[in-house]
Amino acid sequence: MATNQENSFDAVVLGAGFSGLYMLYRLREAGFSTRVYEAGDGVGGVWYWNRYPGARCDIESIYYNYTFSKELYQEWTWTSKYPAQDEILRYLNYVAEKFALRRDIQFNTRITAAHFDEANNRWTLQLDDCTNVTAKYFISGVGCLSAANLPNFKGLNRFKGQWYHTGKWPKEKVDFTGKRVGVIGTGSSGVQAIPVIAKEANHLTVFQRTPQYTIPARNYRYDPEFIKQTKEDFEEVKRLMRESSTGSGLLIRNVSALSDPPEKRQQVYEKAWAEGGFALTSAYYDLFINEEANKTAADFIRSKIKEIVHNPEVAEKLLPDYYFGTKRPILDTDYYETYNRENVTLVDVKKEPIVEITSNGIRTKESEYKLDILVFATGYDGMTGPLFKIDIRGKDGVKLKEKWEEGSKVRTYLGLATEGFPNFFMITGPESPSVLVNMPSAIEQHVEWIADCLQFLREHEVETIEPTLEAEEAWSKHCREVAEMTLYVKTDSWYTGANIAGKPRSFLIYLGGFDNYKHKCNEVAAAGYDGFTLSPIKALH
Ligand code: N01
Repeated sequence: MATNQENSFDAVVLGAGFSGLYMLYRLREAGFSTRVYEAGDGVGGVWYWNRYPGARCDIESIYYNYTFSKELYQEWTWTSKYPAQDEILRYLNYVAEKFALRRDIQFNTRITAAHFDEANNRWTLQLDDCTNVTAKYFISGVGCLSAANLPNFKGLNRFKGQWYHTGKWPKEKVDFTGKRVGVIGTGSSGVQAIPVIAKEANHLTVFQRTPQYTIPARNYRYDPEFIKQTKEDFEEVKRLMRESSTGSGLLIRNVSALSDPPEKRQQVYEKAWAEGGFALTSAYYDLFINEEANKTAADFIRSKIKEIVHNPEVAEKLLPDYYFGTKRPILDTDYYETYNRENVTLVDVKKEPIVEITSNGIRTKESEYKLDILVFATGYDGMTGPLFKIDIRGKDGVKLKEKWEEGSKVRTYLGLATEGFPNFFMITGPESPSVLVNMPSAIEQHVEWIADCLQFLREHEVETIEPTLEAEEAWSKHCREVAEMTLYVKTDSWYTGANIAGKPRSFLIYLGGFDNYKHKCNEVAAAGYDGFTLSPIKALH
């Protein structure tokens, strides 16, 4: 790969979402020449692509933002508890504007390959416009959920109607009026989209593979007084986001579900259900580590489904039987209620598998469903998917995909870096807390750690940094051991890779708590990047 001088940077960052924007800001502030490459034509990352009907964040908006700038926090006002996609996108555009970030972002450009050149210790990045650039540091801000999963259904190319994936939704409004619509998938995206589409469509058929536990969000508009107070409490919001175990204001009660008598527990769950949001998931500390505790919450939600859904046969199809919360918990607005509508049909594709997509709709083992529009809410190839889409090669030309054995042997140090790939960093990479804590908090922590690290390397004239094999083996082992203590690993989900046909099963999220994780990262840095090989390095004073 050849390059010229103009195309050479201190750092190249992949993606202009929450991660890429802040990484660019921090590196530019620190005096590193930085270029961000983004496939979309605007900033926003996951919030740029996920424009599907009903798309909304399920983390409380006052915690779903940056805290690095008090001024920014004071200037921006969220309208409701759970912000809609367009509001989050406006926020990220506001950030890009305020900090003049766009001038260092190249839009409509994908990085297709990234190769480390040992002769000069630089990364060469190949772009999809056939140009190359080089950088000392290559930083992925590609996120955990950016590789859309479109299952390989027979016959999609024959379908005469329109079809969409929730994670690649068009900018133009999709008009469902008078249409027969089919939605495949009932994860967070499907559960949000289904009630909205049902109101507009002539008829909606939902193709469900696994029923889900979902809890009412009970979203509401913020009172201006609350916003005023929150802005005054900025330091406390920041502390919660940066120091707590969840990276947000969500505090997990230090009480076992089994220590409360059944009547008391019922009251706790009823109160949490009425409050909405993740109050139920945080009602007891042992819901995700103890089967019996988990069953109490699962039974409670199953009883609510039976209460809400009028038709007992439909209610039965909607009853989940996996461990509550071990697939991503979902917040909804009128999800179960939607199945009381006359224009909605629920198809259980475990009992009635999809055979093929025809020119007119979907044919299952039992019948044919005529459809005008097909919506794939079928999720993502999570964690490793976005990284494996790029031809990343480290020392000796070894591919990341090969080193990680197609995902069956992912090894990282702190989810930030991996041995054999010098000067390569991953923001919210595999084996970091990422999606199981508040993402903006996880992102700010990683970005700040990486920016501090790069400054350290510059001050000490270090050419390359990479984890030692021992350090990453130990971290990966620890990560797996913590996961094994929970119920998460017992369920088929995108967390375990089970949603993608043929993907090796592994659990790539650190579950030891954001506070503990951050402490560990800080210790590593304070010890002169313990567990990393820095070469060459000047004596530390
Ligand atoms: O994807 P999913 P998602 N045939 O993988 C089904 C974040 N997010 O886009 O469960 C039939 O959860 C699949 O079935 P099964 C959040 O982290 C956040 O909804 O694998 N069905 C499942 O029902 C979330 O967890 C927000 O059996 C098939 C669905 O498709 C993550 O993104 C909003 C199938 C996929 O569900 C992903 O959510 C949206 C097949 N071949 C997303 N393949 C908020 O902040 C898959 N399915 C609110």
